[in-house]
Amino acid sequence: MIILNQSKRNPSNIQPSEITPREVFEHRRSFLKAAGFALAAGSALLLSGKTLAAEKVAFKAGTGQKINGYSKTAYGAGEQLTPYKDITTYNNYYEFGTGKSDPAIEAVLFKPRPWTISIEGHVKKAKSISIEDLLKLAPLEERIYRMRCVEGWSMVIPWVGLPLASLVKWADPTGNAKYIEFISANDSLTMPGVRSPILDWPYTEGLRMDEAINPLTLLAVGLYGEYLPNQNGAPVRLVTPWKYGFKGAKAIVKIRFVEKMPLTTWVKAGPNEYGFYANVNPNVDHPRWSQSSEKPIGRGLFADRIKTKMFNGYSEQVGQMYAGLDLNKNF
Ligand SMILES: Nc1nc2c(c(=O)[nH]1)N[C@H]1C(S)=C(S)[C@@H](COP(=O)(O)O)O[C@H]1N2
Ligand SMILES: [Mo]
Repeated sequence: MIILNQSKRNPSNIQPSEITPREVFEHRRSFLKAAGFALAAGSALLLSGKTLAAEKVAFKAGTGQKINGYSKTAYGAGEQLTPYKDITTYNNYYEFGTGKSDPAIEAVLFKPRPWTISIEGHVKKAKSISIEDLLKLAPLEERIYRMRCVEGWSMVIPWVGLPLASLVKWADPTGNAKYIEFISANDSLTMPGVRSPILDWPYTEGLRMDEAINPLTLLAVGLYGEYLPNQNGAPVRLVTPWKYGFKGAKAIVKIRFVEKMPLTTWVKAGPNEYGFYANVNPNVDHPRWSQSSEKPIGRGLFADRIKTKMFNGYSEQVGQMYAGLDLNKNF
């Protein structure tokens, strides 16, 4: 992994804008080392022990509730799926901690029901929708999507969800609605991560209107035929498979229709490193690491990296939305 050597730097000098998911994680490891935990256990052992704990918890935390009445689709047919265990124990969800195995362990107290999403901004009438009504807005579909994290790893996930376009239609936006902002839950009682100012909470993401209503864009409510485990964004999260994973806001509580491009959490945290578009692009490197390849999760430690594709392989479905846009500037 290509990371800055944090050990030579005083952590108090690090600006929030310099913090990336990878660095926070690595920093946490060095903190644990400094605290002497690792002296006894060895940090590798400590981490693998934690991963094992996360795997045990994942199967309990997963609601295990089967979704009835969703249809299979041709999306991703024939792809090699990432195992359930990996999808549910190797997570990014900073509201529950910065370690990959933290969300599976820490999200057990999170309550995804009852749930309502409030719809605000440039709509004919502000309103809200319960998760039960959301599930009835459109037929639920299974879609196997390749997912690529900005950190350089990827998974293939069988999501169950409905097109975001169906919620947009129900929301009835006005002509002034050019972008949509997604706001995640920010509950300090059940989300230990939001008690630390690692990010500017609540987590927010955004899409341009045409991206939002693109047929690929999903509101996911489940995976592997079951309702979403908390650590994957229960009860409802965004999925935009041609963009880096961080666009996929989890546990959405608010959707705001806005006129101007919203300033999203990761853009605020590091404007030179994370752009609003965040389209997967092997030709535009992150300032501190290459984006040309990715490690497939769940195929063992020695699995070869695979070449990252433009728009994560979804050029045909989304490429035309960016015709004429300089993707080097609009990363
Ligand atoms: N609310 C919220 N949503 C989030 C994140 C987060 O920290 N908080 N992390 C993002 C990142 S960086 C990634 S890669 C994906 C990971 O989704 P998964 O854990 O379901 O694979 O969630 C995204 N959505
Ligand atoms: Mo990510």
